[in-house]
Parts: sequence; structure tokens; C-alpha cells
Amino acid sequence: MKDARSIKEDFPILAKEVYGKRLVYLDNAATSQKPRSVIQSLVDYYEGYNANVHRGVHALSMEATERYEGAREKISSFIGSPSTESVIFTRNTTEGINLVANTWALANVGPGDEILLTEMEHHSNLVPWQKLAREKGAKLRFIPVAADGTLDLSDLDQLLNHQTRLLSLVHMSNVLGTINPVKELASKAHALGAAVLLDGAQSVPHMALDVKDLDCDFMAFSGHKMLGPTGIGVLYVKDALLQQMEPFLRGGEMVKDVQLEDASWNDLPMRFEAGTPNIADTIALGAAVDYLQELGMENVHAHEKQLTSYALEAMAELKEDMEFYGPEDLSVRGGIVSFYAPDVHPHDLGTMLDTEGIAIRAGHHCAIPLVRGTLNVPATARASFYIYNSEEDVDALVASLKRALTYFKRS
Ligand code: C6P
Repeated sequence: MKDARSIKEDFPILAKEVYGKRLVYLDNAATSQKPRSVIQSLVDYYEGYNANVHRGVHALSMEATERYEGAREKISSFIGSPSTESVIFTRNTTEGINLVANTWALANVGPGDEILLTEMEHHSNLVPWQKLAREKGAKLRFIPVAADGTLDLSDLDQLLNHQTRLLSLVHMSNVLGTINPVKELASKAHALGAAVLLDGAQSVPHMALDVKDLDCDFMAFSGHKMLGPTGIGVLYVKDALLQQMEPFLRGGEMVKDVQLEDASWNDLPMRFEAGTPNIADTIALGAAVDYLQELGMENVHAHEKQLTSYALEAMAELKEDMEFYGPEDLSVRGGIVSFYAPDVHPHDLGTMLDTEGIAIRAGHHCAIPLVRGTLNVPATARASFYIYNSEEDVDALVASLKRALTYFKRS
């Protein structure tokens, strides 16, 4: 893979200075930066072939349609989908999970059924299920998190049972960095007749994966965390389930024929893409996938693993003042390091680092039950890495953390 320094040159924003300091961007789990090729693809669309898709007979519309569907093909092959029909464009991970809750789950979850989640879910994979369970008289159950930041599977046989209709879990935690054993869990769930949804928001951007190999029924992810623009996401749905699902939103694009009192549905996947889609951002997500594929997802993951190992080693001397979260076993961990110093509120830490040009995230990371419940802290600070981060960035983070801790301990 190209080294981080030359990758950085492809990202205009990373040349920016913040308060006169070199920008060290370590908030990639919130959103990634965008390479020039992605930004250029947005300009190319609006300057060169801006038109609506699937309905025009003119040259611009045909070009827009070709490139929009071309992006679907790229994304489909990126995640190993057996067919482009299984790739539904959404706004983001959140919308993808809501789509499943409001279609497949609405029709397939009933009173007494169970939905199995984990204690490390992002709110996006918790709140939609709370509503569904309440409305359907179903029960939510949770796989606990062990002290080492991995899932505690000791009671799995009891938690995953014949009542389970759906196992919905995060592939990689946005707080702990834990990569969950989703393939093994999916196989157990399927043996009991349950469907499996993966929240791929943090895994798809950072590792090679194949939906056929993982054998998930649904997988939701967001373009903006994988070098693409905001406002475009993907929901993969296994063909057999897709065929049975009722549409989510209704209107133009998703119909085949309409009478005053009735309508029939368009072919897949358009049936799930009502209204004019987010054309420019979809095409730009295709450009983001090109960029990642050129680097190679195995290389992306290896780079982040190496950087995480370097960071954990460099931060070891801060252990007296800080608690660190997430598995020590780097074979089950991605490029996320969360920490909490009892002497300093994470927001103060984040603000102090910001004055030195270092962008991290502080808060509950939209995982309140995990952070405030399981970890039992008000918030954590979090550094998250991507392809353009280097050891130099980690050195800057550690030096700045040391200065901040010294300052707050004195004051
Ligand atoms: N996590 C973070 O800073 P959206 O907002 O729909 O693109 O992604 C939601 C989401 C779902 N699942 C996981 C595991 C996530 O990490 C996220 C987004 C960001 O950690 C924003 S809270």
C-alpha cells in the first residue's frame, strides 16, 4: 500500500492548519475525510451530466443512469454481493436499519418473539428495535460485554434460542474497536431459524469482507465513513428475503404501474428507492470504493492494526492516569482507542487537544448503554485511525495528551 504520507497528499483538507497547527485528524469513526477523486466526481456530475436517473431519454440522463448504476455494481462487488439487486441505496446506516425494522421485521416479528442485540450497540441499532418490540409485543435481549471488551458469549445458548427472530449486531464497535465473531454467530442464529443483521458502519470502511462468507441477511453501512460523501449509505439484503419484503417508502421510482386505487411495485432494488435518489453522492461513493480498492482492504486493515498497536504501546505510560477500553488482542480489534481520565472530563481533553490541531471525539459516541452502563463512565475520549494517519499523528496525540494531563492535574 502507498505510505500514509503520500496518501495524505490525495486529501486536500489534510494540508489545512488549525489554529496555526498541522491538522491531525483522528475522528475517522465519526466521518472520514475525502480524497480529491471523490470531490472531483461530484464536480464532474454537476458540471458535466447533471440529470435525473432511470426516466430520461436524453443523453445527460442516460449518462447519469449509467454512472449511478455503475456505482451500484462497484459497491456490490466491494462487499461480495451475489447481485446488484441486493444493494439498496439509503442515506446512511441508520436509515438502512430503520428500513429493515419497518419492512422485514414488521412482517416477521410477533408477540413473544425475541430480538437479540448486544450491549455494545450504537443507538442506530437499538432505538428502532425498542419501537418495534414495544409495538409487536416482542422482547429485546442483549449479549453482555466482558471486561476485556469482547462479547461475553457464555450464556449464548440461552440468549439465542427458538424464540429469536433476529440477531442484530455491530460488526465492529465504534467505542471499543472490538471486531465481533459475526460469522460464527450468524451460523448459530440461522441454525435456529433467526435472521441476521450486521451494522457494518465501522467494519465496511476498514476491512475486507464478503457478505456471502459472513452469511448475513442484512448489512447496513454509511458512505461518509469510507471516504464517500455524507447522505449516501447502503443496505445489503439477501435475495430470498428481499423478494418477500414490502416497500419502505412509497411514491415515484418504486412503482411499475399505478391506478387510482392501487399500484404495483418496480423491479428490485428500485422498489426500495422511492423518489429521486442521491445521484451525485452515490456516484462519488463509487469513486471512494475505487480509491479503497486500489489500496486493497487487506492493506487498509493491516495499516490500522499496526497503528493501533503503536498507539497502545505509546500510550501505555499514560495508564496511571487513564483507563483504556477495548480488547488487548489486536486480532479482534480495529483502529479505535477509547480512554477516560478521571481527573479530566473527556470534553475538556478534546477541547485542549483541539487547540493543538488534534481532532478526536469526546462523548458517549451514541452508545449510552455501553459507555454509561457497561463502562460506567460519563463519556470517553476516542481516537480513530484511517489510511492517511501515521505514527507521526499518534506521536502528536500522545505528546498532547501528556501536556493536557499535566495541566489538568496541576489545576
Ligand atoms: N457512529 C461515531 O462517531 P450514521 O450516522 O447513520 O452514518 O451511522 C450510525 C452508526 C451506526 N453504527 C455504528 C457502529 C456507528 O459507529 C455509527 C456512527 C459515529 O461513532 C457517529 S455517532
